[in-house]
Amino acid sequence: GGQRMQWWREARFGLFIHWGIYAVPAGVHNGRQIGRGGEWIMNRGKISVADYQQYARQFNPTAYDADAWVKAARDAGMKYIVITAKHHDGFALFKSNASKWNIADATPYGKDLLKPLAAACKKYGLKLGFYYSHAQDWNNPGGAAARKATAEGWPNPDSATIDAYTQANSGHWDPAQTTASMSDYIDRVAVPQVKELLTNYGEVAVLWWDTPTGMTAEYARKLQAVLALQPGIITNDRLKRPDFPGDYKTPEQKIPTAAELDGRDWETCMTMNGTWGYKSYDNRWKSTGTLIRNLIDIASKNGNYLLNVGPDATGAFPAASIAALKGIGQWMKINGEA
Ligand code: JFZ
Repeated sequence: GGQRMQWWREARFGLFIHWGIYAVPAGVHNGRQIGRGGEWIMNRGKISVADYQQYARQFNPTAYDADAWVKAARDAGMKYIVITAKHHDGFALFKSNASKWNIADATPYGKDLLKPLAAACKKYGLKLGFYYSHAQDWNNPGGAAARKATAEGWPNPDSATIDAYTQANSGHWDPAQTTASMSDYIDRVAVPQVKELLTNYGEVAVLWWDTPTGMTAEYARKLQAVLALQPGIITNDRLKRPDFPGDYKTPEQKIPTAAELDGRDWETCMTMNGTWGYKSYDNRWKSTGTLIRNLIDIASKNGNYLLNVGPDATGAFPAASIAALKGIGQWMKINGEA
């Protein structure tokens, strides 16, 4: 689809947003800092389903201003947004009839977060895409859990026991995760939720699959079939490798060298600091100069740059991210690109 890919090939620059319940603990559970990405805290901290769901009671992002988010992206020269409609913790940022583990039913905020974003994207002329963790889901029973997960580096006195359990149970750490089969999860949660996402928000430009743990060709075919609801939709290569290549490759956190390119479309996703989901104590911010140089490098090789912001639990972008977007926007203006 040359026509279908045209806007994407010209876009060059997009905003990735990792937002969810993990913004509440913000990298700290029971007073301990948990390693790696903030969005993996439930897994890395081996937090039980019941304990993790308690965090939803504190997720009340009253400062969320979708209009301001999209305007900040537009002013930075970005042409599209991809937001975590559901990450591996299974929490839906949208009202869902397929699972109560969603923003409308499980939080005091009580209403859909994606509708205002869709409206703002329409207003400012940005394309909207959804990241959807189709395979891994640590809260909806039957969802997969990546086996690499261990409680290492987390000085929980129970970590050895939990790790043994995890090893014996395909990466899961709580029996509540395995009360359904993955096949049931695909039919009752993943497929219906992707249908909801592709029906209730107007034009959806991108479906960004992630981590195909446990995927079979049958599950992939079922999910792929739902895409017919949005004839113009573009997808990445993470539905199931290698037989579902999607429309573009997704090198992560790195920019390919010219020699590594093979003619396929590609998009590098990258965080501004060291985490995708918000962590209160991650200060490893890349300089605005580095972000601009990355964008130039990527654009010069015909790729797209999907740059991530991890909003906090109130709905605010970190101040450093706002400053970086402003700085990039200034450069864009001077160079006639925005
Ligand atoms: C995945 C997620 O696990 C992570 O939380 C984040 O959402 C990121 C954008 O995607 O992490 C990955 C996925 C793929 C690779 C590495 C990390 N990969 O292909 O090397």
